[in-house]
Amino acid sequence: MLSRATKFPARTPRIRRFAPLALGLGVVLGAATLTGAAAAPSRVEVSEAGSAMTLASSTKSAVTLQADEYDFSAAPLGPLTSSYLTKNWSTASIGDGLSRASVVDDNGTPRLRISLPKGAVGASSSGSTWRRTFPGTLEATSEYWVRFDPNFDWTKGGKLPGLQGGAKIDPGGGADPHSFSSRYMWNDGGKLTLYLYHSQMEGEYGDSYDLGTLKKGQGYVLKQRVKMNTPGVANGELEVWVDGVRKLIRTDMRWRPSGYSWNITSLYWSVFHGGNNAAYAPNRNNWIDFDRVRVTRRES
Ligand SMILES: [Ca+2]
Repeated sequence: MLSRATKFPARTPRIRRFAPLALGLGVVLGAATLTGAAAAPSRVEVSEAGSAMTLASSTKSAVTLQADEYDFSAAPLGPLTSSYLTKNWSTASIGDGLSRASVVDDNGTPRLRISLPKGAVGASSSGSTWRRTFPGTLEATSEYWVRFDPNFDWTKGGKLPGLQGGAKIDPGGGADPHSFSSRYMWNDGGKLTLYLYHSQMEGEYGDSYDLGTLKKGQGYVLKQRVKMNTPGVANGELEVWVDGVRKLIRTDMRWRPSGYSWNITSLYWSVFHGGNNAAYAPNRNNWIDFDRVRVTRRES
């Protein structure tokens, strides 16, 4: 089981630097950022931007990274449509609240705006939920720009998207050997946490890791990297950055118990106020804007 120390890595002495392969990934992600939108990629999965590249890892074996980025420039202004999502996001599962997603013109920059209505709590009546699925991979990153309405009502909190793997999570169901999800939550006063469901968690709901405090009306880039473990071995990895500053690193994640071989399979697009009670209900209609949504994954 996780000790309290490993839940709060800032106080644990076991933090170490990137493994060489992880460092290689980071370098290549930088290159992909520069080339993804401008170059003619050899393999394009999405129409807005997408690229694949092959690099030599530290062991000289080829590692292919697939990088997909969504800046909403290919989406018509106005309500986000299921046809856009299906075409551009390879979305296998569109959940609640697509009608609360739209593309807005933010002084010439198209952005995705998710509406969170006054008094609404939970995915069925607040925000939007879908999954951007991809072929299972052992290592992936997700990244996006996010900005809360300048008059946002934080309430007790709500959810923000992150990576997911294995079977669909069962929120409130406790530790599950079949899956993980690594979403974020905003909390009272704008406190940001990683909200992590994994097979070693101790409680009924996901573990929380403090990532700092957000300000309304200000843009942030949230990025995470997940690397699967050898089944049964505590060698999986998890990193989180806010505006490029690393806030969390773990290299001891036992994502998959012995005998389980599932891997990372989606960006879980999960945005809503909640929780499930009135303490999470906003006192006004608010919104959250997103842009430059980026997913990378290793293909070998
Ligand atoms: Ca944009």
